[in-house]
Amino acid sequence: MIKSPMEKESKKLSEKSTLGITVKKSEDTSEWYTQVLQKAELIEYGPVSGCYILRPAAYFIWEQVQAFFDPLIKQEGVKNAYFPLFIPESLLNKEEKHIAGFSAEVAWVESGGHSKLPERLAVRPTSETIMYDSYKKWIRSHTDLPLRLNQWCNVVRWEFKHPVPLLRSREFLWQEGHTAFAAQKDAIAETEKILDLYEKIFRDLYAVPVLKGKKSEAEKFAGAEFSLSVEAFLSHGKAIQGATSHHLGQHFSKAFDITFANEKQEQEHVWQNSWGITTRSIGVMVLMHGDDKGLVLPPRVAEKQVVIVPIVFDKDTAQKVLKEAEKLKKKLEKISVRVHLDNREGYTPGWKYNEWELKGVPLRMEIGPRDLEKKQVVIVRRDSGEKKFFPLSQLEDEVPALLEKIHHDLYEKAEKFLKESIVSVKTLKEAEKALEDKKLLFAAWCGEPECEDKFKEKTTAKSLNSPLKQETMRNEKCFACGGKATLKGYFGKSY
Ligand code: 87F
Repeated sequence: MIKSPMEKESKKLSEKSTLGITVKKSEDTSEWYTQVLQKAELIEYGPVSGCYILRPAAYFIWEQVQAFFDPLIKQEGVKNAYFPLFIPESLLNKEEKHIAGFSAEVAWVESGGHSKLPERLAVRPTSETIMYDSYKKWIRSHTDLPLRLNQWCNVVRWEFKHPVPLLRSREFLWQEGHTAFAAQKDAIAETEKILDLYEKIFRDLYAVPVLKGKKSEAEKFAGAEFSLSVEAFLSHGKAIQGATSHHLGQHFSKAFDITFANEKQEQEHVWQNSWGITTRSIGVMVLMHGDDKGLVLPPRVAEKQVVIVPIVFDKDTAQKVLKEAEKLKKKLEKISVRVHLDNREGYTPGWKYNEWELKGVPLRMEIGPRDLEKKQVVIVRRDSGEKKFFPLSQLEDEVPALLEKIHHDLYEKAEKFLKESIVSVKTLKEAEKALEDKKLLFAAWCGEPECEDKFKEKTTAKSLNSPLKQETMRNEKCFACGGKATLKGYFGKSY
């Protein structure tokens, strides 16, 4: 059989690239994950281990997070600023507790050009120290408070564990908010407010349900009074921290001597918070929604929400179909739908379908000569594979509604999975069994770091967080050590 030039070309292309994902998500999640990131063109590997290139498709997602979160914090009175990348060693070491556990992860600059520096400079791993060095100068009186600054930047943490793009990289992007208050209760109220905003990013942008709560003593940030987090739970039985909001108490204000004159003109130390969300959140979304065909993007972060694939057989109809496809594209763009028209020649429709499925585009629209006659298009959902005809005249209503529906269906599916994964356990034995079954544990426990240490050693799982609202404990026993339980919390294997 003689093949048309079009068919030959597409065969060549599909042979050239091992285009599709070659492993099942459920069989080898980590291989699946790295293939998806590269084949969907989110991530490229760079020359330095643990440092990755965010390609436009990934950076677009980060821009959506910025566009969503930035106005929300500004509404709260937070302003953006930018502090230097380099932090003198003496400054970084000023609050000893916070750096102790992390010093092995700091990257240093030791020389400039050919001359050795008199003092080593840390490449920003987090900005508490350099920011609070200025806060000390800027805060004098209660009228200078609250001081609330945020910065969008990169940070470097020289991890020695096996690096994973987005999830555990040596350089990543984040926002870090740093606030100072006159009254502790106002600072504490803010930590919860910010946690709600992080939940909102995961729910309303990424369609990812999270567990909100307080970290254990062992898992909190060492420089904090307490740490709050949002945690997601992934299909292969691993939890992952999505963002954190810390109440720093007066730990840093005492170390950095940040004081203010209260209304009675007495000097007091400020109460502080810091909070952050990183590009790791993109990796969480990829792992949450992706399937064996590749990426599945929630519509609100998708750079291309709709891809139009014209089906053309011959030159005559091609013109007509393409013209209609162009019209359709413009019509949808007018109502702010992000549309891509794939009018590349030399690729079969089937080849294009595979590519856009791999890249996670939420909706595919097929339009051919017969559809033109019937004034309709075929729309296929990436998440469910559902295929339906829609009249051309209704697309301005149907497409936005479908995109919304996909967002909510993705969220619901993930929420159902989360709920079904939570198992209440009463004993260590039950806990071990549930972990084997890739479940997430909910249990009454004592909250003691020693108990958590032992549990961690035995099971390689750890505490994730505990709901902020706790029921009163009535003689309940710690599931892990049998001691007196003081709270209920979530436990699981975690990234
Ligand atoms: C690594 C090296 C040096 C985490 C580090 O979570 C210091 C640190 O302080 C370090 N890794 N941390 C904790 C960061 C705390 C806090 N900072 C602001 C956040 C959110 C944003």
